[in-house]
Amino acid sequence: MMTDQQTERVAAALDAFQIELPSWGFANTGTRFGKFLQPAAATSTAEKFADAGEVHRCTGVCPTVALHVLWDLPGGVGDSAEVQGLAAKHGLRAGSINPNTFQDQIYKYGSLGNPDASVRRAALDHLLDSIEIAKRLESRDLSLWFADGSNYPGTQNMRHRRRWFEEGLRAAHQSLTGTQRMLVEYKPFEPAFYHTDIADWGMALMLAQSAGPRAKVLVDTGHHYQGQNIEQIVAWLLDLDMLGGFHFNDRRYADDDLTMGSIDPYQVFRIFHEILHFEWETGRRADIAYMIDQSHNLKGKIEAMIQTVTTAMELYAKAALVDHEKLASLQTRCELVDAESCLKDAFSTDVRPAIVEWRKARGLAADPMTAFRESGYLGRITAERAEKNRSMVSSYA
Ligand code: RM4
Ligand code: MN
Ligand code: MN
Repeated sequence: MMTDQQTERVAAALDAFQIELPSWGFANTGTRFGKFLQPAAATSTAEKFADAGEVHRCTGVCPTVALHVLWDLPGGVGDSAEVQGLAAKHGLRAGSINPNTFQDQIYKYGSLGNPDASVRRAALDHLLDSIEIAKRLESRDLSLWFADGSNYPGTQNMRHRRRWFEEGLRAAHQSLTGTQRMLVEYKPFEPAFYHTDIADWGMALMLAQSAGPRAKVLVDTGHHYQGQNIEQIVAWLLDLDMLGGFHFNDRRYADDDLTMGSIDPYQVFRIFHEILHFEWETGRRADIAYMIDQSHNLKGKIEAMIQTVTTAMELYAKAALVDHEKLASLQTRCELVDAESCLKDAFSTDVRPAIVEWRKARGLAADPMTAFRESGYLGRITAERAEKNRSMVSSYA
């Protein structure tokens, strides 16, 4: 049983916790071998917002939706007003804006890192359009992930490409206005398998630092080699004031995009712990965008999202229970067994009853999944969308 003081700590932590939903998490997605189509999957931006609104209604902590420019605003800047309206209709706001410099045919050999200056220019123009979209949607973060790289040794000049990235990101940074930020994401491989231009956090950090003061690093938990200590990267970026946000998902092998905390919940807890311990120690709130980036192609789209948000809340609440004062003193004295137990005690605490209390006090459903299942929403959208989804293409080649 938790003490009253612990219950209060959980409530205070959750009051300050929000996590962003990815629009693409509601649409049919798959692997590179094909898509398994779901009859209830969202088939339009309007349907993605409707589904996100349902997740927010059931959980109460997801007021923003990350948008992929090409998929959600295919008409570019001109679609902004309509998207703004869709968000408002469902009690939501546009979240991070994700440019797409990887799907167009011109990007076959890269975007900002392409040896062809006209392609680099096209990629930069798309980034500038995306910044304009973000401005109109009053969205703060431009979230950048590049597929750039090469597949075969010797085929590209990695130094030149690095410089082109530096130039492009600097130019994009100059167009940021107000409180806008630029988040630089890294990924070790895929779709390029020999080299990726922004392969790890060090490269992302250096590019962000050279781009300008409002560029920060984005950590996608799936974008690391096996066994890498992600919470150490988090600790370093926090200490350098360079941690901008997360893309949460889980994985077993590579960028599997499984639902958050499904394979290793302790890792997510350790990440949250580093952040909350930093906040306790410095008395400063870490300005971090928590975002979900999953491609759950087998689980029901909305249920998987509710499960993810619930998991995130539980792990964040557990991390809030760490006795920071005690831990700090154990660390100083190198009391290894007790220090580790101090973490584990928090991780082992069943925070679910406290979260139910928190939800009730805020007029939310005690159990988001049950609330969703009883709402009849899934039945309604299945009837509306099944036909459209049946006619989608699912093959790989
Ligand atoms: C990438 C990366 C990006 C996401 C794309 C679709 O692997 O995680 O954040 O936008 O996938
Ligand atoms: Mn990502
Ligand atoms: Mn990814």
